Amino acid sequence: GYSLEHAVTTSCDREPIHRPDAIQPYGLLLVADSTTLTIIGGAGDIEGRLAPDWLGRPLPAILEVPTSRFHDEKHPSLSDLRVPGLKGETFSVLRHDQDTHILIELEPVEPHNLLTWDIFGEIDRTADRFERCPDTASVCRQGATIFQRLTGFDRVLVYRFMEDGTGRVVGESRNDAFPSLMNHHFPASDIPAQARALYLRNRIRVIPDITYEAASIRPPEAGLAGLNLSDVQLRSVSPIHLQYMANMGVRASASVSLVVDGVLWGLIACHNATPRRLSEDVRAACRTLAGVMSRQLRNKEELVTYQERLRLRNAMEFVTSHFDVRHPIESNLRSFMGELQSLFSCNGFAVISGETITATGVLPDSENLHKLHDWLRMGTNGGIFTSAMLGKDYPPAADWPERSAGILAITLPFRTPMCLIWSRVEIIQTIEWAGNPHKGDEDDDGVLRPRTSFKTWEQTIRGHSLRWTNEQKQAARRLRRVLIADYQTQQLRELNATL
Ligand code: BLA
Repeated sequence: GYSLEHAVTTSCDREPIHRPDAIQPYGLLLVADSTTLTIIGGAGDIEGRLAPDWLGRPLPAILEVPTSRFHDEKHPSLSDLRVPGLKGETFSVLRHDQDTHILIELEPVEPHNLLTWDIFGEIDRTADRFERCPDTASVCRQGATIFQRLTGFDRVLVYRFMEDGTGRVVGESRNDAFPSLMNHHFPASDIPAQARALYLRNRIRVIPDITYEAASIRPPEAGLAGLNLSDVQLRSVSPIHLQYMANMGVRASASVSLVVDGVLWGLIACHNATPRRLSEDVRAACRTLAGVMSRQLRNKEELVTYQERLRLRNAMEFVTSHFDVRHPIESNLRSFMGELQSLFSCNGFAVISGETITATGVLPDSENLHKLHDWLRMGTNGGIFTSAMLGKDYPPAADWPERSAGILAITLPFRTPMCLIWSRVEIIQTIEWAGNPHKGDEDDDGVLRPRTSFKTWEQTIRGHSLRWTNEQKQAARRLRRVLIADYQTQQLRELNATL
């Protein structure tokens, strides 16, 4: 099982990646006191690239702007500034205000990095293209293509987080520099919890060259140890992740968050075999596109659930409107066995009432159905039970996955106990992992490291049925309410008749 996974998760989750005390050296960082505007610390080759005598000087003087710019509440950003360097470089400026500090990031503007295509026109056309996609799968395929064109990276993946934290590649666009990872699965620990939390806040991250040597924040006596770099683009990345990239053969990476309803839905992961940067205007376009794509993902997901809800409601109403309260509930149900079975896509359907079973399709034999009913009666509160891995919830079922590996059941507390069971057979699933997720890359020293091989490793998953959706569970609850109401009406009639 996943005992190793657990160990990896706990040790990886603890690395405080938001305060590495260092930056990536392609840019420079200045830290000033927010009241005095005096520079108290920094990182990178500030002496060689910006100003030999920077420490202790006023920030406005170094950036060559009037002091008033720092007190202008309406225009706190300094992104319009261009600061000349000592080596012919021109720096763009990012400002972050944090507690008693102002953090200034200086990033060299690449002279020939102007976009060769019209970003706004492209975003417009992209929105149209997404709109025409029938489902999330095609939005993801489109997204990969568009992001690859925008960033020019060798391989662009759309990486989706599953409910259990594992991830899957659901879209890809690439050249020949890298092999395909389409449909591959990755364990949750590859992107630990604190990293996922950070990526909700900081929506795009770039590592222009993973072989960089981290530039520490200095001087040590400035008291800046532990400075929060969550919003800093130049933040030095976890060495574990740098090793991971190296193992994958990646030299430069960029990743953009896909956030749907406040939840990290996935990432656009861009890989390059050689060093590569993304200019601020391309990063801005990436953020905009990721927003457009996220909204489309939500729309398509909503459309699917809406259509399913509508279909279920209609099918249910058809059945229940034909129930005749003058007839016993069982006989009403028996007249609609086919309709009831097809309500929820399943392989078999049974109505159990006391000792009587009425059934259609593939199901456990009647002895096992009765035992299952007894077990359900003991356990289900609320009257609805679902399982997509019955053998785990009810061990006897592990012997007949070809008959039933998942059920949705409605139990009814009538004088003669009744139960409706929809059953699904086992779906044997093959999952392609990028490398064996069970195999520890744990060295003799007990330290956990990213795995070294991403070669496809197949895992066969057994004992599962298709999942039951929330819409199906809701529909089952509605049906149960109707049946109970009908039962109560009948009880009243009987009572009236005897009086
Ligand atoms: C971060 N791991 C990441 C990130 C990705 C992955 C995308 C975010 C990097 C970023 O946004 O800059 C993993 N990259 C992938 C995966 C694919 C990909 C799955 O392209 C699939 C195609 N990593 C490990 C182990 C640990 C670990 C065992 O494999 C911990 C022991 C840690 N991964 C780890 C950490 C980060 C990370 C700490 C955060 C890096 C940072 O932002 O500082």
